[in-house]
Amino acid sequence: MTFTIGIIGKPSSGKTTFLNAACLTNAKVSELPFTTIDPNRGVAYVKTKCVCNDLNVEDNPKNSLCIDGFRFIPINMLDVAGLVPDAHKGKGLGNKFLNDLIKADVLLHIVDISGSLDKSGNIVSLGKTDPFDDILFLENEINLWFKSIIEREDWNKFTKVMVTEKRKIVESLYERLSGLKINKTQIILTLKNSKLDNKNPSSWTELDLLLFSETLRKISKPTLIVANKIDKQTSEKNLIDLKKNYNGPIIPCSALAEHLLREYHEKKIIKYIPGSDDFELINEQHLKVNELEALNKIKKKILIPFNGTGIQNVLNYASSNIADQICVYPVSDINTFSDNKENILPDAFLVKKGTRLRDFVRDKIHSDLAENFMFGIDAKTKKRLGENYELQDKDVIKIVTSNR
Ligand SMILES: Nc1nc2c(ncn2[C@@H]2O[C@H](COP(=O)(O)OP(=O)(O)OP(=O)(O)O)[C@@H](O)[C@H]2O)c(=O)[nH]1
Ligand SMILES: [Mg+2]
Repeated sequence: MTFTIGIIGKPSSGKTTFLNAACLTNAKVSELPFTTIDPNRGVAYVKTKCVCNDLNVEDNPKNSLCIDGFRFIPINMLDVAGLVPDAHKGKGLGNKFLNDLIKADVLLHIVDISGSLDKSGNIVSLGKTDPFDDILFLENEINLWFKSIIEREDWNKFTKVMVTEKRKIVESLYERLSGLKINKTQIILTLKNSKLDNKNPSSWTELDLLLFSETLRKISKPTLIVANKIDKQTSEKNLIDLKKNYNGPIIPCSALAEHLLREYHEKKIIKYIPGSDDFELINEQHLKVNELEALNKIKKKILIPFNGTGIQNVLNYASSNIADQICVYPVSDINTFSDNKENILPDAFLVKKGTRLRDFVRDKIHSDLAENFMFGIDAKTKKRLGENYELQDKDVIKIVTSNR
């Protein structure tokens, strides 16, 4: 299954602009709250250092791109409607639309770091609101969304018939939450971290259920805070203040600036590699004076001080640091690093750190291959790898099956 990032936040914080910038899509954006009603989808790319330079080969990728020695691996992105306080009671568009995010591996919370929107996403004077409040209310709403999925209408009935044996409790909860992309290890960890592993769910209080929901949310849908609209006047100071209050990673970005740069790159007016802190003018004559000024301003006010627009940083950080993804390259020939059509380093896959070789073969390569799977070979060292081998970042691997 392709790695998926979900985008959440209050109305008008810039969720769709972020998606458009990351995926070069054209979903509707406006300063009016609740512009997005139905979810927008797109394909973005995580940028990693490609192994082509280490192996000294010129690659021709098939499922991904290689630009200047960087491998760009496709991921899915999903942008949903804005969330307001008390959405779980039906305020705004409610929170049912969050069900679209059930399959997400990681969430990005897009915050308007300039603090210029009220709780419903209406524009107020610059810097009037505190971005930290956005984090608090949104976390609460997501916790309550999780609780509603766990509790549903029949929690009492469900727990009454539950067998008290610990293993059976985990099984029952796992079955109940099967749609949430949650595994048994995560359920066991949630019970342990919320200190509920010795308490039968039939005697959980309302607070226990809330604690379980919050802990499960943190474990199964880890969230990265994205400080968007960093280009605005009040943003830098707000970012410093937010870092004092919020004890987790926050990445500044300007979705608007990134979108502009990628558009000019598409039109071949500039050369811009997503994630870099500069661009090169290649067809300056097609720019009007004010467009050139805008580009220079982006360079001076965003690219130089923030080391880029932040969009690619967000995607990379969410993938490697929040969701622990590493990159693996399957090949057919361990000497040329190619597939059976002579494409060198054709595919690059993101997999979770800790993934075993047999699970990689089953989930990412082909479930049919898993049946005939015998062993793997590390193409760099030519060493044989057993089915329990734990994949490492930048592994180049041949899968050997009984019918070769
Ligand atoms: N200055 C600045 N404006 C931005 C940035 N990102 C988005 N905006 C503006 O913020 C407004 C709202 O953007 P949207 O992308 O529609 O916001 P949204 O979060 O998808 O809004 P809803 O779909 O209504 O929830 C638009 O006017 C965007 O141009 C940014 O990085 N900088
Ligand atoms: Mg939107």
